[in-house]
Amino acid sequence: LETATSDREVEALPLPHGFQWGTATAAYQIEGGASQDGKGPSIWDTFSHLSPSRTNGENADVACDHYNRTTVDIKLMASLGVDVYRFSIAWSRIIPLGGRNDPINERGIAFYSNLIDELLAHNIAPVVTLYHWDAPQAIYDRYGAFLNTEEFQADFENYAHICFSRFGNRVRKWVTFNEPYIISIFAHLNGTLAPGHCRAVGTDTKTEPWIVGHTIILSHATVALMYANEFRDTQKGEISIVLNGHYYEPYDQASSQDRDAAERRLLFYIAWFGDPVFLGEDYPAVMRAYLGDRLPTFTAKQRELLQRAAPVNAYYGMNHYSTNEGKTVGPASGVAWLRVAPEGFRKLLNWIWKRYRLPIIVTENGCPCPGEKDVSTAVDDKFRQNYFGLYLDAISRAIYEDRVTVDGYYAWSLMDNYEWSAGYGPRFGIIHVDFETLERTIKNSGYYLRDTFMERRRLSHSKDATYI
Ligand code: PNW
Repeated sequence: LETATSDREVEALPLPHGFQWGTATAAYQIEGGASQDGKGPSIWDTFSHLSPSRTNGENADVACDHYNRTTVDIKLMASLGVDVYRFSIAWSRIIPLGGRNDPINERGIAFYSNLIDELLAHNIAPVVTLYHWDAPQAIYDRYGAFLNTEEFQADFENYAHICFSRFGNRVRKWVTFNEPYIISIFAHLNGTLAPGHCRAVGTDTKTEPWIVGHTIILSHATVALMYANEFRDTQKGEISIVLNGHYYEPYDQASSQDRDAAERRLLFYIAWFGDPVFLGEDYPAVMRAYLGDRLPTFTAKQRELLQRAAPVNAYYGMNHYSTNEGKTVGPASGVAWLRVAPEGFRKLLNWIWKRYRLPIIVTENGCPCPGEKDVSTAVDDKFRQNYFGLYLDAISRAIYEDRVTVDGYYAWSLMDNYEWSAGYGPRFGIIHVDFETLERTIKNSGYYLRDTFMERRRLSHSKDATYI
């Protein structure tokens, strides 16, 4: 850990005065309280218990026990000076059986209602994700969840309607889905995430991932439009979706084939969802060309829905961690898939801005350190501080040199948590959690973010300022 993250120095470049910083989490990863107060089981409860070989032998029955420690966690957050906290609601706490004809669980509603009130009491704005991977098990058992587009769309609309009605008077920013790409590919093709569909368990991996994507796009559009029609005027909030994506560098810049391959990868990764959601258009032509009728078709009615819903999206929610090419680039972090490559981040900010012209909010970014073992090294996390610094510099350059609009940055994650199929191995937190005692300790990267945001925002006062 004494070794440098990379050969590059953090420059601590300015950020706009009103730039918002925050932290992000997801319900299943931190809450625990797996069956507390009437919560129903989700596909993650089932997956982690029935397929422990696919979750490092671990589950999130307890996780960080955030469900019973919200007051402590909010105080820690407030001490770091965050503007925003992005968390997700567990659908199966609100409607334990998931469906539109199933009962509502008032105790689940009370939990999130209190959480929101406590955040606001500390001047922290809640950013609420409706779906971060934990579908109620009952809707999966009934109709395969995402695999039945119409049923899912109607049940998700009902769930979202309840959330807007009960919480929307205090929430200004909504996210419908976290990372549709991961839900489609990792959960319905590779099988590494719940419900774990893949060739090995005999599911139809040729068509399922694309049906799942189709369902998410249409469910997002339905809910965005419903929010705009029924709630936006009175509640004055914004809604959108969060898309993830690595940047892709051509292996050989001089090769037009490599350049096409890298661009194609971004289209399959990001424009798969981005074009229908933000532009109201069909899937990118290159996807149709490669996938043929494995890719579902939007009916005329669905196209109309997409077109009406597209302008409702108020921002582009961007989760970003790393860059790939034919070979991996940059120094290794604490997980194999993540390398430190801030220049790829800057290029992807430009790519997204050019294609969708929406203010970008970086809704997740962060990394685990290599070899994070005991508390002392884990809390003195120089590698992570450097990663944050370099990625924030990339945002400054995108804003001031490239004129991309970036309005906020949420570090992943508020605290160490259950990292899905990797269990409690990789630690992404800016707060350390001892998973035996559940004691929390703010890491140096947490203090670093507090200080660097204060400093960077002090340096400049408006987006139109320039530092060069
Ligand atoms: C995100 N990739 O997932 C999720 O939103 C979080 O819940 C998760 O804890 C975090 O990243 C860290 O893993 C991703 O390989 C995981 O490109 C991996 C990738 C992308 C997103």
